[in-house]
Amino acid sequence: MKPVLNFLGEEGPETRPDRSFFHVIPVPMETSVSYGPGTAAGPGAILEASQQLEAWDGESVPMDRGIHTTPAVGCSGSTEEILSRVESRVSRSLSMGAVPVLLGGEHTVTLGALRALKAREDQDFGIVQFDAHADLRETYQGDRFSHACVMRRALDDLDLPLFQIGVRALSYGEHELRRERNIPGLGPGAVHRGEIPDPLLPPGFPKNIYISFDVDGLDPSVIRATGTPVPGGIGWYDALMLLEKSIFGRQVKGFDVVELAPVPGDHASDFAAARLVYAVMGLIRRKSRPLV
Ligand SMILES: [Mn+2]
Repeated sequence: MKPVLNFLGEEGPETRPDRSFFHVIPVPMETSVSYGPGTAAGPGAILEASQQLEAWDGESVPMDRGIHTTPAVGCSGSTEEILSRVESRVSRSLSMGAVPVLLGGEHTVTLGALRALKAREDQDFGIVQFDAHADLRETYQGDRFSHACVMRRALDDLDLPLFQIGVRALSYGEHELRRERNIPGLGPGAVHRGEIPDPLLPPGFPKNIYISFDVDGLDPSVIRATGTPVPGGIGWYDALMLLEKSIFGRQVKGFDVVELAPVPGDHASDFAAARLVYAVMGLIRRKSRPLV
């Protein structure tokens, strides 16, 4: 196995875990792929592409309070075994006061982070999900822990509020579930037409959030290297605007960028994913409520 690169390379002012604001946790999990394969290589490709990022993001230096990159989480064994490893890693980062940043891997990895937060946090938190898919199926291909079920597990097993952005491919059952349970969200058509509610998140949505960013929520013109690309996604600047509206005045307890499935020759997708990770870090540093 290749040694894990630090996110952004060695030029950061601080990479020690106990002094770093962000902990980047690579999770090369790929067990429930339903269409195109390759998500196991996602975290490595993001770390590699991050070496090309500028520390200055145009507005700030998001790395100014440190980014520590942990070794990759072992992804052999059963889904439950992998998820419990993710949970304990995330829990360790939270106990050090850091913001965990998961690099997927398939979308199922999110569940490990959500379990860690749920176990540790005494305050409510909600999930802001960027995704082409609702991921609300009870089971998919016989698997309750498929990437197509991750947000159903968050709803039913962890009882977490959810806001969905960019969803444009879902089953009739998922459509019905969203209606029955009143799951709020913003479709990509509304974003395209500029119909952005203000505030974006509904009144009463928790002040603490976890952001789960499936890269297929973006349009394939931004990131094409993903297992299940769907046309008509969110553009780059709209994604940044929606992230900012989600983060402003809230506290981000953690986030993930998942489902990058690198394709040889398409380094534009890898770089866009790395840049997305760093953009979210910048928005957290500039726009979120300070940690108390
Ligand atoms: Mn997803």
